[in-house]
Amino acid sequence: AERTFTTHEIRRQTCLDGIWDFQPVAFDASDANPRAQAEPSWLTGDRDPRQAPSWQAEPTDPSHPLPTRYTEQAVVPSCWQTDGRHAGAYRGQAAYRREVVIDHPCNIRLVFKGVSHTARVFWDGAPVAFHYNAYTAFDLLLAGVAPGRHRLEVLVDNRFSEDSLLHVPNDYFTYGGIIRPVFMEEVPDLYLEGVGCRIRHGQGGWTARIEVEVRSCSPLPRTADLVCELAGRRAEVRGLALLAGVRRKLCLRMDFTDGQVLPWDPESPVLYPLKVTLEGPGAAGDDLIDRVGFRTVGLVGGRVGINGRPVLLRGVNRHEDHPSFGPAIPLSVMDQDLKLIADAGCNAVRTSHYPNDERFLDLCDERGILVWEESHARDGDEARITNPLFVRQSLDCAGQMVRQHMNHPSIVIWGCLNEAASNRPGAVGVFRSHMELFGRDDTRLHTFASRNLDDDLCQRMVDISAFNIYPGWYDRRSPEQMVDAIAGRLDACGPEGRPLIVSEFGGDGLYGLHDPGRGRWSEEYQGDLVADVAARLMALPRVAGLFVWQFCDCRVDPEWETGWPQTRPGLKNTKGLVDGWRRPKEAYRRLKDLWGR
Ligand code: ADA
Repeated sequence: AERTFTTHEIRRQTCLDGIWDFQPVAFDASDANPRAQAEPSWLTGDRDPRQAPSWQAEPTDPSHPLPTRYTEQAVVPSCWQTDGRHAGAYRGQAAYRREVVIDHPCNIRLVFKGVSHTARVFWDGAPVAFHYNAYTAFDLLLAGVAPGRHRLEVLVDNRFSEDSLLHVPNDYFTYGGIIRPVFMEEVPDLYLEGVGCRIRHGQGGWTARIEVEVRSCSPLPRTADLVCELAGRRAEVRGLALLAGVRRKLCLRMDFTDGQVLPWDPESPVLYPLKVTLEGPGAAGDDLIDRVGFRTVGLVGGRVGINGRPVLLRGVNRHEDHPSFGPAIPLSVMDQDLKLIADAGCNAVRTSHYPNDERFLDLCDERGILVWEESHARDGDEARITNPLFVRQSLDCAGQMVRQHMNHPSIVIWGCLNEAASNRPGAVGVFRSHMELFGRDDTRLHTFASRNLDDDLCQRMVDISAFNIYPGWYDRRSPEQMVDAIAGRLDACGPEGRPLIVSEFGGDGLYGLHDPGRGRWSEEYQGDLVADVAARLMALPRVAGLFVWQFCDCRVDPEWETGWPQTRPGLKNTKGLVDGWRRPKEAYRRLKDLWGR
């Protein structure tokens, strides 16, 4: 299923997950043939990532980018790095193909929840969609599809290039493939494109502002009736008229007194279905079902307040990564991860450094885990983040994240631009644009994770400050000294007295490396570090939240780890509380002793 609950009772939705035809492809000879290397790779430290002995990319004509034959098969969703034949080194393009059988004339909507990192979609050989960024969903509409057998193809690209400024060599891996589920839907001429709900609390009650997007894919004007149901209430728009081919946004409002709905909070995460139905005279109907929670988020007494109650955020940073699945995490692993996270006594997760699979957010909604959802981007100097293409790609991603995930009550913070150049005057405008975009949703806090303790220039524009600090690992200062430095800077130049979140802290620990001397890189050193820093940060009144870097070990791009000395053994970031296979390390147990119930 697309979500952890039923999203349509009327609309016909078919999941297209399963076995697809698969073919690595190349546009030019240099992509097809591994570069001849003058020096052996162990000497240059620079293995050509295109070398993939078992997968020789088939050259294609650039004007017809799709392969003429498919020689392989692949599972959707998955990534080619976890293909059993160890195709892990392949960075390039690959095409996916499957047949779709349509039994009557209809409008088809295709939904891709995530393709890493660039997708070009073809229907019967004709291009129908383009999407950049692995971590946001996209959809496309095919109006008036004729019955018969159709060919759906997706050309996927995971190369680093000047066209990709978010997916760059990084301290996590950019995989290749259709990494999240794909759905096909049959929609009527007037159909529901989306529903977004903002919940606020005023004097004595709650208000739900609901925005419904209706789209026409008919060549003729059409009318329909719209019905919206939430927590026993019903709002209707009769005789809604749309001209041929247009979109319309409708705003509805519902009020509830305090007793009429139960609030959503971490201890009691009550969810209400929000159901929108479209009924046309003589036309087929359509529906969308999402869920909402009644809660407010703000700052209360130097803490993040949920429904006015202060909560200390105790969280982990989590990459969507697993040795067996790469970023195509099955629901069972999401469930396991959240159980481990909750068992350690955490109440929060930061989706570092990109929007997550929506089913993970569904589980957080259901379990009362608070989420800092982050739009995509990690690290960036002034030149990169002020590049107009970076600005467009990062704002596109942030906008899609906010629109697609608006209804999740668990998301209490929108974040962006991790560790970018927030200390450079020339980059301030980029941060401002992101905060203005987030500003359209005033039902959450907005921030970014900074590493510029002493000279950050963007603290006035965020709701709560957040800094990544690594005492005991990259930094010789104590946690207290580092928090003092941030607080001093905020009091002098930023908003005085404002609380702050330590959005990252931790150190590496190699799973299974035990050292009676408790030396660096051992599980013991990491355990001591995490437990000590966490305890000391929690004792500082200025600290409103703390997130361990990181939940699980993750793979890093070999193109990123090129320097000497190397810091990523096995090409992994090993600061996980659990390793890639989710085996708890000493640090997990120590954190659980501190936070667990
Ligand atoms: C940074 C960054 C993380 C990770 C971490 C580390 O703070 O935000 O993505 O790279 O450092 O392990 O060094």
